[in-house]
Amino acid sequence: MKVYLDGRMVDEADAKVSVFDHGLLYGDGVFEGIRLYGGNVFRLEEHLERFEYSAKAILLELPLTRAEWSAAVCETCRVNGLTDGYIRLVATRGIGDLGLAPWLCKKITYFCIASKIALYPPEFYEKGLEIVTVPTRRIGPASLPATIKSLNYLNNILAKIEAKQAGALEAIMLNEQGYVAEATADNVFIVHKGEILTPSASQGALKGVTRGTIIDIARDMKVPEREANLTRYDLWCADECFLTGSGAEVIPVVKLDGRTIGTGKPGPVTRRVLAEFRKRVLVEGTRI
Ligand code: PXG
Repeated sequence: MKVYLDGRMVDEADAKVSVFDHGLLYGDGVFEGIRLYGGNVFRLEEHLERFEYSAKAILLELPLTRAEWSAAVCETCRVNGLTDGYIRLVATRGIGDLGLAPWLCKKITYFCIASKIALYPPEFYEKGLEIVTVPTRRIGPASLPATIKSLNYLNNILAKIEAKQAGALEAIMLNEQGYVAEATADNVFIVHKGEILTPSASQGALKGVTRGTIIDIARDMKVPEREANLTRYDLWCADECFLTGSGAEVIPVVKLDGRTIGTGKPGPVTRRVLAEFRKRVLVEGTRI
């Protein structure tokens, strides 16, 4: 495998960063997780825009232009002979002293990996996930806005561990006010009385690219959709529930905290949305 690192294509074995990199020492950096489907980088422009916004929010000046990032992503896919896969784009503050001071980091470290991903076993796309709400909360917007896709994933990782300890593959995370924010690496949607509902970014949701696609699909299908403050009760009593993310795609949820959601099987709206999503991933984006 070849990895694009600091402007050069290098062998996987040579794709190394320093132990003094602040991305490693402090989680000081930003990233994107992007999918490649049949030679199409799904909604690459949207991912690059979010990457730029994340970098801006942490005062990190990206070393490449939008067109250069795009070219680097496509080239990394091509040299690895991939037509389907997962792309990880990362920019860190770079090498610095021991001590937080980001201004002592002189050069940003940046890389692109193109590989494979499988977040959930395939059978769960058919039968749906049984998940739990966990104690670890999404970090509040005054501390670290959830819209920044930063290298700080520890609270999500703790939530993932808590889910596993409870025998579940995924977790619902609440915000500090007790409203549903999202899952550990996915956005959450419910379907209730014919409407598609999802928490807003201000409730602690990342503005997911997949989430945006689902909202577009709902509008095109003329299914009413809106952002809403959701409690656990709203999820327990929903007709349908599903999670969305670049890794997870669209995955049904059939049980939360021991309560069966709807009929206990992936619902008709979820199935329609998933079918439409699978069509769009092949055409919306950038050919490599
Ligand atoms: N919330 C969080 C906290 C995420 O990390 C999403 C929502 C969904 O956003 P997108 O834009 O992907 O629809 C994410 C995305 C991984 C991995 O390596 C993580 C994500 C995406 C792809 C892979 O675990 N997180």
